Amino acid sequence: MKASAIAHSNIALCKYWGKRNEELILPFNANISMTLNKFFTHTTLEFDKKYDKDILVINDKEYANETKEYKLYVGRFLRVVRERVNTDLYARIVSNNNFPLAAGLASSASGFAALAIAVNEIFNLSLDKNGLSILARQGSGSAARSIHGGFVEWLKGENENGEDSYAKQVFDENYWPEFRMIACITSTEEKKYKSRPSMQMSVETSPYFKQWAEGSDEDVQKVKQGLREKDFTLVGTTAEHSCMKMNGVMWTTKPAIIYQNQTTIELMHAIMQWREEGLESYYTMDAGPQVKILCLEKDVDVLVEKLSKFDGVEKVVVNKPGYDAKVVSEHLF
Ligand code: 2P0
Repeated sequence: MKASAIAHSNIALCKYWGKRNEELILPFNANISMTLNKFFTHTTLEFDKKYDKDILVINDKEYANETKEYKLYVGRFLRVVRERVNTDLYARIVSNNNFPLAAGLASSASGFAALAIAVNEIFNLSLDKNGLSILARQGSGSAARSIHGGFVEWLKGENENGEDSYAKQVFDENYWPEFRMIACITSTEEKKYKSRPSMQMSVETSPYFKQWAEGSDEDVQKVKQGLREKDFTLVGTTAEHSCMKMNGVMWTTKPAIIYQNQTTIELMHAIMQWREEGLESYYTMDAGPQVKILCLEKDVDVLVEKLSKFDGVEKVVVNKPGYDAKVVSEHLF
């Protein structure tokens, strides 16, 4: 009753922000992401009668059952799993991320995708990719996308039961080998506002939420067209605009949700300035102060040189499109 899996994190080109069903984790709007080759989670999951409660260890730190990490996220997911496979066994989860936890680098995406893969293996569920994505989605929305490598669209679906809300691969990791996403770490502190309650506050209080949700589907179509035609400008401008529209909603939530720090803002200015000077790159941010920069391989060296000496940037990691989540034989305990 033990299995291990690896899943890569992903960064949205068109963002997900807001649920139409909180219980099943169903989004208001479609969204599309790129899976990252450098950031991943390795997880081992075991169900056994020797456990008298669930045990959760992430990056060598144990999270008790009273913590919000357990209650709001992992414990909730394990309840979904127990109901589905009809067991009352407790589980031990040991999970390692090779990147900072909860700092807006999609640790819940890779974490719950890896868990879904391990659950499928342990209980012989024989889920196909859609089924795996639906299971991962019930852990964390963005995890639906981390089942796949390459460029991935999460279909918002129409049905109330969520059976048509899963992610599918649009293009695999080999389709556009020159495409890059440079992650600039500007802080490794845990974020102040967790995505889950924050996006719900946006749904309830931002006067722009409705427009945000309605405009997103068109953005997804534009990014897909840009990918299909390998039109970097179309992908980049659409992604940057989607990020800013999401931030418009975040900033107009009551109380305001502001993830940027000073370095984040200075990087945004710099990227726009460099673009005016002919260096074509675009920024995107998520629920944290890190900046991810979309660019093509030909500009990576120049950008990395500039970013490495940028005040406030702690680390620069160049990502290519990454891989499908998968079962691995190496167990962490
Ligand atoms: C995204 N984010 O599309 C957006 C952009 C953050 C900003 O998905 O409540 O951890 O678990 O479904 O997936 C982060 O939210 O939220 C996220 P839940 P999740 O990547």
